Order: sequence, then structure tokens, then C-alpha cells
Amino acid sequence: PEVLADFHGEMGGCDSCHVSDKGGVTNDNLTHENAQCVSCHGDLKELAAAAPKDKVSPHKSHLIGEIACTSCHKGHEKSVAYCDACHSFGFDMPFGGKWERKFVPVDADKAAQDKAIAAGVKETTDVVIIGSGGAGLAAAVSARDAGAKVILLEKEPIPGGNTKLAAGGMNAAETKPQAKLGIEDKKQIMIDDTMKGGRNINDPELVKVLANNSSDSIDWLTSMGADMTDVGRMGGASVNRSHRPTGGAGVGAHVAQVLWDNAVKRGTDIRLNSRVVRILEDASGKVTGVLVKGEYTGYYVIKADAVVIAAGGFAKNNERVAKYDPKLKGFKATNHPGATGDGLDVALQAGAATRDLEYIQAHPTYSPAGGVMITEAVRGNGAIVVNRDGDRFMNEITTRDKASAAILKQKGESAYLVFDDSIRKSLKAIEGYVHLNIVKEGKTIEELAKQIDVPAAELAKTVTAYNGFVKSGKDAQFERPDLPRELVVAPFYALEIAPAVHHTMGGLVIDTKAEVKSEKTGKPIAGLYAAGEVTGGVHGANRLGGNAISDIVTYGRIAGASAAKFAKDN
Ligand code: FAD
Ligand code: MEZ
Repeated sequence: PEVLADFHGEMGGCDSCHVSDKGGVTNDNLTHENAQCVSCHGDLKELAAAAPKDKVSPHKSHLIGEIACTSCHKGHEKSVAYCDACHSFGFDMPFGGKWERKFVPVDADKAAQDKAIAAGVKETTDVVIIGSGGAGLAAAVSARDAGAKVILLEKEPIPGGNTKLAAGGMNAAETKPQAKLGIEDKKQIMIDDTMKGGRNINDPELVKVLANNSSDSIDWLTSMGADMTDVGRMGGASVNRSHRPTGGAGVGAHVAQVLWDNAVKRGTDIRLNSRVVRILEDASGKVTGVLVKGEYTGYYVIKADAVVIAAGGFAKNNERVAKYDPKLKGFKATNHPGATGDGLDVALQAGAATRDLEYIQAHPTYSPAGGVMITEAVRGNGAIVVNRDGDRFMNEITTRDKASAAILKQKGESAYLVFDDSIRKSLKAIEGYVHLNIVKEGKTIEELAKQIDVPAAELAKTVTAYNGFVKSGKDAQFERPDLPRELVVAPFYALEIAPAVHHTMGGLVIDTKAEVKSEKTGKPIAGLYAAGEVTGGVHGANRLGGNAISDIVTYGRIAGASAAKFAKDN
């Protein structure tokens, strides 16, 4: 047998996977087919429990939702490990092939699309949401709470978009967790930091809404079961305001899971493997619904009063990235594979206005060996960055544009993140990097230096000087403003890092109600809303670490509520 279906077909016929009298798959979530896998093989938890403890288990991951077996185990084509979209584990899977993904433009196959539109409406709802990242899930929860019937469409087999990968934190000012920790902050300082970090080209009204609603968004998440009690520092922030779960665990997977659970609990109709390829409008330009391509069911039209675009950014589409910023051609990206910019494409077809597309951020600390971004929180909690000569060369918690530029000037266009065991213990996210075998270790700084092939005496001198700055409270070399701890607790650790494309600041022009503006009239397109990385204006030319999760929760909520109200009123 060449593929899984051949093998199962030989054993039990098509019935072993499908309901034979239905004449095809159940739906695009492959609900019945996946239940069949679980009934014979057990669920993910059971499979993960049976895996050897010393290896990365393909069935244990940081991904969210109920991951379908068919996300990796394909029936009629070669199976692929979805994890290999970011990592390269090379799992030996039955009937396995190599992970590859070719970008297919949303308007490919136009004749088939026109035919599906001519066939008419297949389903009707109040609100359609495009994308199951944080913005889409927050919009779903708030639209359902406002009484709207919601269909949420996600093109990937696994929900959560980039949101599920976020590790560092969610920025918010004047929050209860800050108060509990004795941190004094002001919404106005968050506004000022965000404007300064964005080189003052942000839309100031959008920034005000971001900061002024941020503590409320923390309360909203907490009321739904989130733990946002650990507060740390991110680059460009003048106060500790980056919220995450206890012990510094990854923020995004937690927030996305809480939002997912709450969207499901509220009866949102969530469809995976369902790509929106067109937004439909009437002759007056009012939105009337969407054209979807179900991976298994094909094209169909959903009629809706309002549509929320929460389709994320385009950092994983290097061709598009390089078009706007040629310096980033060929760069790796920290993003999930679905971050290709579909949201912009469907909105542009619908006449939406865009802004700031040329501002694309590289994250300074991506691990090429692990295929993962190393959270800024490692530096926020005290790690330093050294070059191949064993020397520091920057304020480690400067903004990302400056940090990335400084690293690219070093020999080999990469550098090493160096930290001690006290930092490791302060941040659960680090265990994930250790698990991936990308962290080098030494009992002394000199031993660590040998592991990474930098001059031992120079690295020891650098660490001693840095510890002196921590003691005196002043970084005389690079004016790092926050010096959390000396690097003195053995063992010591290092990992190689280089910049990778991380965030696309530009996108659709929205107002404070998350209404999408028309390119032609400058006025809102009736029934069209957007939130999250697909929009522009909140972050200006450069986003501050921790501000995206804040953005998607606050604007996702606003977009969902605005869309539900529009559906009710129209
Ligand atoms: P996403 O979460 O990307 O979701 C968009 C979804 O839409 C995707 O699932 C996508 O597949 C789907 N989609 C796209 N097109 C279509 C279509 N045509 N039809 C149907 N579905 C579609 N920010 C912080 O503030 N703090 C952090 O600590 C942090 N860490 C990060 C770490 C990593 C590794 C990355 C990559 C980003 C991080 N960010 C962080 C940034 C932040 O995670 C993202 O900007 C944010 O989560 C984007 O949310 P979103 O809902 O707008 O988009
Ligand atoms: O906001 C981000 O992108 C972020 C905090 C990333 C990280 O380094 O953790």
C-alpha cells in the first residue's frame, strides 16, 4: 500500500474510515473519520503517554484545540508531520512524505469559484469570522455573547494561528496582577511606549483604545479561566507589563486554548480546513457573505450580515515579505504556515484600504537549529547576548528593529544568548528549548564557552563585567535599563540565535470600532470588520513585544461585538 487509505481499504473497506451510505466525507473537520482513528488507536493523550520519555513525541505538542489525527495522517495522499512546518523532527511515520506547502493565491481557480457563486447560497448565518487565532476566537466569544449566530472558518487543519505560538506575554497597564506585585504603571505610559516603539506613525486613536482596554482584557480572559498572573518585561517597555501564566509559561497557547474552549462552549460553529477565498458584496458595496473552499467538500457560499477578517499576517510568505522589504528576502520566519496574507487578498478584492505594509519586523532571537523563536522573555528575565568573540554588543532589551540590526552586523550574522540556571528556573518556556536539544550547557562560563566555540577568557570577562553592572544598577556599556539578576547560578547555558521575519505591522485600515475602511471612499465598508495582525495602524512601524496579544484580545472583542450589533441592526 502507498497511502493510509490503501492499507485500511484492504483491511475493512472504505467503511473503516467513512460512513459508506453518505457517499463521502462527513464535513471538513472529518468528524466521523477522526472518531474512527481514535476508536482503534486511542486519542492523542493515550498515544503520548505510551511514547518514550527521552524523545520528542509526535503526539505531545503545544498546539491547541482538539487536534485531529488527519492533520498529519492523510488518507489518500502521503502523511506529513504538521510539526515539520516549523521544526525538522523527521518522525518516521507510516506512509509518510515530506512536509511542503506551496502558496496558492485565493483567486486561483476563478472559473470554479464563479460557478459556486452562481449556484447560490448554501448556508446562512449572522456573522462569519475568518481565522481561528486569538483575534478570531475573541471575536467569536464576544459575538456569541452579543447573541449572534457565528460560523468561524479556519483554513489550517489545526486552530490557533500564530497566537498559539506566542511565548512572551500580553501587555496591559494598571492591572490587578501588576497591583498584586507592586508594579506601578499607567495606561498613558503604555500609550507613550507604544507610540515611541512604533516611531510615532501609529494611529493614536487605535493605540489609546489598545492601552485603555488592556486591563479590562486581562480581566475578561481571567473571568473565562485564564491565568495571567506572572508579569515580566519586554523590549521597549518602560514598566513590567507583560502578562503570562504562572512561572512564565507560554502565553499564546494558554490564551488561545481558553478562547477556544469558550468559543466552543458558547456553541460557535468552527470549521477547520476551510479557506475563505472571496468576500461577497451587493451592488451597494455592503458585505453579503463569503465564498469558502472546504478542503474536502469544495466551494460553497455562506450568506452573512457581517464578516470579521481575523486572518493574521503574512510573515511566512517570503515572496510577499521581500516585495515590501527586499532586505528580508530568503529570511526564515517564526510564524505558523498559514501566515500567508490571505486576509489582505480577500479584503483588497472587496475594496479595502491598507497601510504600512512595508513595515515588517524581524525577531532578533530565532533558533535556526530548532526552528523556533526564543522568547524575548529570556532576555527580559536577565539573559545577555554575546558575539563570536564573547563580547556583548547591545542593550539586550532594546526594540526588535535595533536588536536585529545589531546581530546582523556580527560575524556570522548570528549571536549567542547566554543565561544561568536561575533564569532557566524563572521561565517555563525555556524547558521547551531544552527539550528540543538546542541549548548548550557548561558547569562554568569557561566550559560553556568551549561548547559554543567562543574565547573562554573573553566570555568570562564579559559576564564578570555584566554582573558588576547588575550590582551597581547601571549598565555602563550599553545602558540596558533593566538588570534583573547577576549570571552566577551554575549551570550556565547558551544557544545560537539569528533574526527571522516575525510580524507584519501593516494591514487593513480600521477605526476604533474595528470597521474596515474602503480604499475608494475612506468610509467603512458596511458589514466588514477586522482585528489582529491583518490590520495596520496599532503598532506603527515597529511592534513592541507583548502588544500583539493585547491587540488581538481587545480588537477581537471589539470586532465581534461590532459585527454582532451590525447583524442585529441590518
Ligand atoms: P493568527 O493567530 O495568526 O490567526 C489567523 C488565523 O487565520 C490562522 O489560523 C490562519 O490559518 C487563518 N487564516 C488565514 N487566512 C485564512 C483564510 N483565507 N480562511 C480561513 N482562515 C484563514 N505577540 C505578543 O504580544 N506576545 C508574544 O509573546 C508573542 N509571541 C510570538 C511568538 C511567535 C513564535 C509568533 C509567530 C508570534 C508571536 N507574537 C507575540 C505575535 C502574535 O502571536 C500574533 O501577532 C498574533 O497572535 C496574531 O493573532 P491573529 O489572531 O491576528 O492571527
Ligand atoms: O510580542 C512578541 O512577539 C513577543 C513577546 C515575542 C517573544 O519574544 O516572546
